[in-house]
Amino acid sequence: MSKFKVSVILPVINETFSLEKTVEIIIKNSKEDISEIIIVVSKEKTNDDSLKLINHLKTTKYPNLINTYFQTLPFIGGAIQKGFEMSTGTHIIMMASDLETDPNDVKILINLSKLNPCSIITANRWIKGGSFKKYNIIKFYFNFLFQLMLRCIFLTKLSDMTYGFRIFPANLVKEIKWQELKHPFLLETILKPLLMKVNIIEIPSKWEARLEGTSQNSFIENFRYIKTAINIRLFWKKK
Ligand SMILES: Nc1nc2c(ncn2[C@@H]2O[C@H](COP(=O)(O)OP(=O)(O)OP(=O)(O)O)[C@@H](O)[C@H]2O)c(=O)[nH]1
Ligand SMILES: [Mg+2]
Repeated sequence: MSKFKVSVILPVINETFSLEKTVEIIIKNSKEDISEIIIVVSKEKTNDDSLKLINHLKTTKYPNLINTYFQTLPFIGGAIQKGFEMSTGTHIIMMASDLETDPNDVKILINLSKLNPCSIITANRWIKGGSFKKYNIIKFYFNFLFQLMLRCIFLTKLSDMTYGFRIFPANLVKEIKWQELKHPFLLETILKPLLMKVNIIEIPSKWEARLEGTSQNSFIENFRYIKTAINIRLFWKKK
C-alpha cells in the first residue's frame, strides 16, 4: 500500500466554532498523517456564517490543508458521498463538524488504522469508555434496542452501527455502490462492509450534544433506519 495518508470528510450546514475546533484538534494531533480535510457544503442549506468561516480556514488559517466542495446529491449521505469521491488519501475518516464526534478520537482512529490498514475502525458510544451526554432519552432507548436488533439480523457483535464516526480504507469506499442519501447512509457504511466480511474494530467514544446549530435528522426519520437495514440484509449483493 502507498504511504498512509488520511482524508477527513466534514459535512457542514450550520456549524461555526464547532467546525473550527474540530479542524484545530485534528490538525494539532495528526497533521503529519492528514493529506486533506474535505469540507462539503450544500448550496441551498449551508449558512453564511459557516461559509465565511470555511473561507477563512481555507485561505488564511490552514492553506493547502483544506479543500471545499459543493455536494451534488442532497442530504448528509450526498455530502459524504461527494467527500468519498474527491478524497485522495489511502484512508478516509467520516465524522461530523458539530462536535458530536469527538475530534480527540481522530488520532486513535488513525493510529489503529495504521496497525490495521485493511480494517474499518469505528467509534462506539455503548462499549466501556463510551458514553452519551444530553442525548434525547427516548432516542437513547430506541438506539439501544435498534442496535440489539441489528446484532441479531447481521449476526455481529458490533454495538454502535448508527454512529457515523469511522475510518475506512479508501479503496473499500470507492468500490461500493452507495444508495442512501439521508441519515441511514451512516448505517449503510458499516452494514455493507460487514456483509463483505471486512474486519471491523471498535473504539470507545464519548458523544456530547452539540452547542450550536441544529440536527438535520428529525425524530421520525429515525425509523427509516429499519428499512435500510432490512433492504441491505435481504437484497444487497456486491456485484
Ligand atoms: N453538507 C451537508 N452536511 C450535512 C447535511 N446534513 C447534515 N450535515 C452535517 O453532518 C453532521 C451530522 O449531522 P446531524 O444532522 O447533526 O446528524 P447526527 O448528529 O448524525 O444525527 P442526530 O444525532 O440524529 O442529530 C453535521 O455536522 C451537519 O452539519 C447535509 O445535507 N449536507
Ligand atoms: Mg449531530
